[in-house]
Amino acid sequence: MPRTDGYDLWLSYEPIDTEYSKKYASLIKQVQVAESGDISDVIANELELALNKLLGTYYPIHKVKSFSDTPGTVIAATLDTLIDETGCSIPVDLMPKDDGYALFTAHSSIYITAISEKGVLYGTFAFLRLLQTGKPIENLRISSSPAVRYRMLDHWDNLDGSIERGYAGKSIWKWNDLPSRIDSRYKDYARACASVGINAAVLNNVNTQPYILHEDYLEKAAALASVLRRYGISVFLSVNFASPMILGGLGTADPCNPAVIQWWKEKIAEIYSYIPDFGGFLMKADSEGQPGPYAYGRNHADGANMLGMVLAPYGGIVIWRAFIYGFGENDRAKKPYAEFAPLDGSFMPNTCVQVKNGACDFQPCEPVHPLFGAMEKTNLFLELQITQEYLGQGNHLVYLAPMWKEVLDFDIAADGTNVGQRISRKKSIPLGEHTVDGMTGMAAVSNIGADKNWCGSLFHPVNWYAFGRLAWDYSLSSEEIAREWAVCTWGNDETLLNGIMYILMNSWKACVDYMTPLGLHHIMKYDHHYGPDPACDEGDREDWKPRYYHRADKEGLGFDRTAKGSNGVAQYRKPLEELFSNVETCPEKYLLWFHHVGWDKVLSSGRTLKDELAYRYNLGVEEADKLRAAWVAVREHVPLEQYEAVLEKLDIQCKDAREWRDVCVPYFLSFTEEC
Ligand code: GCW
Repeated sequence: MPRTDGYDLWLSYEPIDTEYSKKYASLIKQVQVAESGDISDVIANELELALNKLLGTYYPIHKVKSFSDTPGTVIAATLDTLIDETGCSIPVDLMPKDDGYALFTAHSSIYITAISEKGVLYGTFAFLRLLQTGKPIENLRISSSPAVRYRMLDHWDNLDGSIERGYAGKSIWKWNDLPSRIDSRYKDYARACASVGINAAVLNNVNTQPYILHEDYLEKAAALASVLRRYGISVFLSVNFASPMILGGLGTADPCNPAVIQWWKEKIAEIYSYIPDFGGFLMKADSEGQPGPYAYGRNHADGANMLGMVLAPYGGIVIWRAFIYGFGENDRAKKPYAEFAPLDGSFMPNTCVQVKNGACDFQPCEPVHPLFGAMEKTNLFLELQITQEYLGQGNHLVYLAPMWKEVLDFDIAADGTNVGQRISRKKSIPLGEHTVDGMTGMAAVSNIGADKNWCGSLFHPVNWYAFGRLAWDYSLSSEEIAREWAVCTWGNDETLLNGIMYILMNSWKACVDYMTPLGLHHIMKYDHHYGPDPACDEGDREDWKPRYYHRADKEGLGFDRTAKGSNGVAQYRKPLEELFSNVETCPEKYLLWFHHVGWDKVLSSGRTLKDELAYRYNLGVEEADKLRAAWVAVREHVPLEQYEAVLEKLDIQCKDAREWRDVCVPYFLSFTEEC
């Protein structure tokens, strides 16, 4: 790792010494990039920077109109240009789709090609990743296309520079300086995103400040868009449903009111005059105090469709969040399904419903959201949370890919269709004169802030990296992704890599064990959600209080979501419903999510619930200690400053793991004493 501050992320391009690296120089003699627009400049700059650093030899990068046929040339060009200029065509079986790319060797040269320039950019980063990770580059035959069309970071950044659930300093968007001053960090952000295939960014918090749509802010957003565009990233905004009232002075925001529709038409025309390739809107409506269509007797589809209709002529889309809950229900987690599933088939083709991975909120371990097994006629986007609101925030080292993989690989329809397939299934739907092609997407709440190391620690960027890689190709394993990130970030010292891999691959399980084992959930401290407080009684909403979720009493522990309880389990398709309903077949990691279990119930380990709970919390502490020990063991292999920075975080994690155990075990077991 070259810069001790972590600023270079996984793109430091340190010279690496591997079995193959010696051969690279003999296979790469010169580099030619097709001369075209802004993105080709970015491609040329990246190749120049990376090859010179990685191989330690100066490669002039030629931007050319016609290519030479000298063996050992790396040629980066779109397919059209390639055929026109070299007559070289791509092997049919390597033909990429959408913004995918192909890397292949022909006539002793290496071709980086794609249908679009964006694809060539992704291919360039993929090619460089081969070198970074010491892979062979002779006889290349690689083709890779993105699983979903929108691979999006959602920034919960406020316009005053603060970030909701942000743990890495202030927002990187310097709204006060924009549009005239463009921070160099914007480009570095865009470059890191593009390197893992992220192609969309929602700039502002879903709990919105309506004036994001004021012309001053549109001008600022346009300035950001002009930087991000060169890296293939389109800009989206979170908008407030009541904007026509707050900004437009109308007496209503009813989506069926002609004046409201007219207001949005004019506003959207204005947005596109600033940002011609604007992506669209993200909407949090009728949720946690945000306004929405309910006030006018309308439903979520009415709201989404009105905006979809107005955005359609521009190619814009509406991402409508399903994260809603309300008073007076017997189970908060049931609300999104109850409200959205009946609306299946009524959402316009350029709208989608964005669903969190879990049924409640971004908990350390949750069963997958039941909506993924429903709404066959609706575009569904998956929403993940990179920022670790409930998983130790900026302090705990928790690699999230294993958790996300579990969701993506989950057989949600109980017919062999996993969530990854569900969200990546493409439909081409006619929409008036327009066709919406492949409205598929994955979004994740960003963990990026203005801290020099971007995400709050030297390890937290792994989750930004992993999100991009999985949104591109969810069939990658979490190990593969972890190793790539580790090599690209920390170099190829095997001892160090083994230590890092141990930490990454064991961290999520540790976190679940010391925080919320066996399906416990939402027992965090009030409001800020850091640390345990299962007894907390703060806040005026019952469904924010931990006891609403754990339901500890003298009989047992857990939320009964079976037919005897809230019947939340009925929102899953049949075989899953049966699996989860039966306390004997319910996976133990979800046990207390679906069942109120007696303290003396014997679990698969042979221990009673009471003993298993204590056992798991103790195990979590031991597992956290082992993460720390794995780091201490690589001490000689890391520069001191980085070693100490990571150790400081691991010390906090170990201390916090003990706090979780020492608060939760006595609290829960106190109920058994009442028997
Ligand atoms: O998990 C909750 C968070 C809120 C967040 C909300 C949401 C942006 O505690 O901070 O609001 O989810 O996803 O809308």
